Amino acid sequence: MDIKQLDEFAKEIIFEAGKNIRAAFSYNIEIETKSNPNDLVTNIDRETELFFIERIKAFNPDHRILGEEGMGETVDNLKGVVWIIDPIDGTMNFVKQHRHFMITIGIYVDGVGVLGYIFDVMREDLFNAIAGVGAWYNDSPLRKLQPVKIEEAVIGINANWVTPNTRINHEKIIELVQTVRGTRSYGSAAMEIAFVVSGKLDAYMSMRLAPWDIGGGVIIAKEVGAVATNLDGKDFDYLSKDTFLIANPSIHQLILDKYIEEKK
Ligand code: 2AM
Ligand code: CA
Ligand code: CA
Ligand code: CA
Repeated sequence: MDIKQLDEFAKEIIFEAGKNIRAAFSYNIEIETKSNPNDLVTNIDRETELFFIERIKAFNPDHRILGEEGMGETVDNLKGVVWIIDPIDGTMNFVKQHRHFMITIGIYVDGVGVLGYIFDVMREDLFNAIAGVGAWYNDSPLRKLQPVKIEEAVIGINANWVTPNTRINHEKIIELVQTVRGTRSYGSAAMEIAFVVSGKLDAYMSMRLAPWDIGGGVIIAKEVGAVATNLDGKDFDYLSKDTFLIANPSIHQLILDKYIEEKK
């Protein structure tokens, strides 16, 4: 397989999809809810996923697409070439803030990540990686992450973590928040992963993410030495939903050991 050609093609359709999404602000965006009143989807999420499916199938009909909106075929294994796509990551930001939403794509060959993309649609900023070759931010190489002390870390975490919940001991998270230099919450998992791989955040955690939220980001993470696991410290489960922690390698294990206490 010609990875360079595949990379060029992926970038071309990501930029084109981005242009289409930006144009959508001048016509009607229809908002619906999915699993709960705060879980949003729009016609633009669906149209963007369909755009990717049509273009990829025309490029190579054997490539399969696992997309959040389920507009393609059912994908229950990662055999062959699989594109894991979130057409809009941060739909609430898209609808409410008109910024801070990403297109993110991971291309997997027999389950191994080969190409990863996170594209900030409004800023037209691209984070990408070719496995084993390197990672880039708008074509400038991303450096390996340098060690950081937990006291100097800035971490991506949302407010639900510090309120009583059924998943984890929130008292420990309060300790973490009091220990680190600062916290941020952006509302797009892909954006927060992009920030970790480029050193703008030192960690990001989520209680429930899907393969399309992280499928592109983890390929970039590997190239810069960021560590990504679930909250048990194990590999993320690509065929369902899972907890997630990505961090600078100097604090990943410390966060798991000292501050994460899951309720089982
Ligand atoms: P989405 O916008 O593509 O749905 C919001 O905190 C982040 O979590 C976003 O990246 C969002 O992706 C993701 N997310 C995953 N599952 C979600 C859900 N059920 N409801 C809302 N956001 C979800
Ligand atoms: Ca969604
Ligand atoms: Ca998402
Ligand atoms: Ca989405």
